[in-house]
Amino acid sequence: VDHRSACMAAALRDLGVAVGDRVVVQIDKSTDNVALYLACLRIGAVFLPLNTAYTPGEVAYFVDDATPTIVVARPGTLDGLAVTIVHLGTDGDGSFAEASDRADPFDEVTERGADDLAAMLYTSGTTGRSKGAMLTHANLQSNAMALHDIWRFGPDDVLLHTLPIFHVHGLFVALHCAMLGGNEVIFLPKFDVADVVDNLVDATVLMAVPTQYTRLLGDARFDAATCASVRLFTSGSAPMTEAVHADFTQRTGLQILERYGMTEAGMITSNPYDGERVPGTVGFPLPDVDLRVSDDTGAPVPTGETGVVEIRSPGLFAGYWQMPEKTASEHRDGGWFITGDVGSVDVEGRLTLEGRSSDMIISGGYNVYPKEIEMVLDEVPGVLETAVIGVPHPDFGEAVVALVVRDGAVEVSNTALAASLDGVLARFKHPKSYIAVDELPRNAMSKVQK
Ligand code: MCA
Repeated sequence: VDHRSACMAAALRDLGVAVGDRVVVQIDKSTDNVALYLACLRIGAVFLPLNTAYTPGEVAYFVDDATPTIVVARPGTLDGLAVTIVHLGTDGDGSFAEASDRADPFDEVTERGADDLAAMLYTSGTTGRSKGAMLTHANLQSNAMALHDIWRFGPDDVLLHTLPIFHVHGLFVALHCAMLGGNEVIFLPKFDVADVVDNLVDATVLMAVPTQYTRLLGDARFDAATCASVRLFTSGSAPMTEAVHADFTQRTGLQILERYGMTEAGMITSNPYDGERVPGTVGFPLPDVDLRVSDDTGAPVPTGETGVVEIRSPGLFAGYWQMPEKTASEHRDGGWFITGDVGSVDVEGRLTLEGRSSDMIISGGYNVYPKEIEMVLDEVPGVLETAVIGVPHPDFGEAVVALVVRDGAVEVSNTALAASLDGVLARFKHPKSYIAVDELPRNAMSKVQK
């Protein structure tokens, strides 16, 4: 990995990528993808991974906003963009990978300060406009070291890696823990239940989202014997129901460790490695994290009462890319970041999440913002207005559903509604169903009551 990243670092430099430059990456999961991430860090560039499900139109926004020096893409996917595009490729095809093979390895590691940017990850927003969360070397380092410690990573651990590597969970939480100890990683290209069950017998740690645990429980082969060598199962990115916790324990005799985090802060709380893991709670703040629950003015509420979760943490991002006002409005005096998650802390200090102050939907571990979908559907001829909401779903936890009010002037079918999103928004954001309604419920302020 060291050598490969040094070769890729040289190839990046040959392409003109300099310290502080953004490198946008939308490619399939592979070990070369990991080497490319490390190559960026090695030359002091800023790694900017994108979900492979994003459409060219979605990617165009990120490219326009982040102004990267190059984009590393899958062949034929982003050709129209006005930016230098390279393909990772394979040996012998004239691609970036081949240029890396030919390059004189750049073995140095460019010195960067704690506050310099290492990565940028976009998060959607309530306005429908995505924001680039700027993550520093200190952010990534502090979180990695804390997790490595509290989750007791040791030299013999083998991580079974099944998550995508364009989000914090798969890229930082899982990989960094393994990288810090030079651990073996069983690196699966995607989450396939049969593949995961086959490989679990050789693993000691699995990190997953609740949908993946639900799918494992749907496979009769998944039992205590399959999990015999695994010492740690963690869950995050979406809430896990107490029913799934209970089913998992009944089937395996083990308990999942649920933790909580967000792109802007890395990991925030974790159930304890030793000691009681309480289903339905996300545990205690990480060692260097200050956490409080506040009312709308930022005044802490009494223990046990519900409010907005606010944090201070060495993992806390450096702000939103070129959005100082947005950054400021999500912070309070004293450096407190307003997470937007609503919860309460009990007398022991455990955090229980109870919802969100925005109407964000979490589907299978992906955050989906209704506004983005409503803006497209509202433009369809025959549509008066729409409201996109999340409803309970057995596989994805929450499913995206659109309520549609027609204007009566033009006929509009559900097929036409669905077609309006094709190629515009990533498919995981598309509503799983459309429901016709006569009107949307509104409060006295005329705000839609979702
Ligand atoms: C795929 N589909 C989905 C989702 N995933 N629909 C809704 N929600 C989803 N999450 C749809 C696709 O659009 C497609 O629909 C169909 O399912 C099959 O697609 P495929 O890619 O084969 O799906 P899959 O392999 O079954 O994926 C399900 C998955 C995946 C494995 C659960 O969604 C996943 O990897 N989720 C994890 C996300 C994650 O890593 N989150 C971390 C971010 P169609 O047929 O209509 O095209 S949050 C984070 O990092 C924070 C900081 C944290 O705390 O962890």
